[in-house]
Amino acid sequence: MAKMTRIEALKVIDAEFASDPLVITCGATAREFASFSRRPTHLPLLDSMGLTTPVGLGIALGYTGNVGVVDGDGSLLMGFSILPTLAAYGPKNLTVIVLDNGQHASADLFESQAMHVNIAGAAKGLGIETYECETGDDLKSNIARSKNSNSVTVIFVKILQGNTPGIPFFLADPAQLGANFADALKSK
Ligand SMILES: Cc1ncc(C[n+]2csc(CCOP(=O)(O)OP(=O)(O)O)c2C)c(N)n1
Ligand SMILES: [Mg+2]
Repeated sequence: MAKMTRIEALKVIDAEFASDPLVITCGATAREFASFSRRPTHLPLLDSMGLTTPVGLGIALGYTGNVGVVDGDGSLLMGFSILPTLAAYGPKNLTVIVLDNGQHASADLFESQAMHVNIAGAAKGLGIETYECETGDDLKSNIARSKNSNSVTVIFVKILQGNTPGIPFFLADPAQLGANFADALKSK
């Protein structure tokens, strides 16, 4: 079966985390996600490359339900020191999904080091429960496994390169997004 585009993967994630807090990485990922789904439980981190998984970890440590993170390979590599921290804290309610296209698709398609090194292997080497997949069905079943798991999990999804054309800019106020997200969590 074939790899997904980024937006196809995001649609699977949206369905599986429809009522759970979801921290979403910057650039085209946040734009593509907002083009088809906007929920108060979404926290798109506009511009904060490298901080998606760290913010998700903080939220998971202070929240009792499931928490999802949608990160990119380039963003995870930028803040790679989060992996040992994830391994050390390991909140079981946290699922980190890394959409790995081996490039900074949002930034002129520059290749990332994920093209050359095995970042899923690094997560495994740290003892993190790590899944790797490509198809929508496997992503869905890995999310279900992750939600039932007794430790933090990271799901690496190999996706197709590039961005969906014709997606409008997402010009929301980051402070407002943060306030809406905090309100949504308080009322849950
Ligand atoms: C500190 C910082 N450097 C650069 C950028 C510009 N930028 C936004 S998204 C992006 C690429 C992200 O790559 P990846 O996480 O792999 O996501 P992809 O676009 O490939 O889905 C870059 C370089 C930024 N937002 N912040
Ligand atoms: Mg990428």
